[in-house]
Amino acid sequence: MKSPILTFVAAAVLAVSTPSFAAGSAADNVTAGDPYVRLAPPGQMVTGAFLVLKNNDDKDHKVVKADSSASKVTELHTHTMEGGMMKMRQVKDIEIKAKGETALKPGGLHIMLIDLKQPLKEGENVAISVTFEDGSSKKIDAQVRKPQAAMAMPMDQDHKGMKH
Ligand SMILES: [Cu+2]
Repeated sequence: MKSPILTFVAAAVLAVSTPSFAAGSAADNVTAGDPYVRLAPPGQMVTGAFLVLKNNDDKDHKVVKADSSASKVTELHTHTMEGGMMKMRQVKDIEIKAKGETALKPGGLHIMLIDLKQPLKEGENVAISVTFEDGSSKKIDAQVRKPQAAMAMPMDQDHKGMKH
């Protein structure tokens, strides 16, 4: 009587562990690594969210929209140099090339959280959802980190077990 159960378990494990190479949605093919939100200084109700988007698909994908329950307005932004000044501007989408990755990081691309509904606390998770060009979307839990911690953490996490 136990073999059907074992077969079922084995099949379930196989189904979970077998990578799907079928053409799925953009959300199925793009992973979000090391998401975090920068802790804003007291009184500042605007901050940025950062992460690394990795595209495992053999075609390009784009993030066309971001939303967060923590802010009234959420926009896709980048930084550009204008007349020697670093300025932020809104972008209509963020591209992730086929088999490539796009890093959203301080000084570059980011998700802008504007008009925070309440001050963020260090260590709490902010729910962010990103929507792709095909309408699929992905929910991301981004932890709130202090800026100095945010600088140190990616080194610790991304380079774990790697020799550089
Ligand atoms: Cu911004």
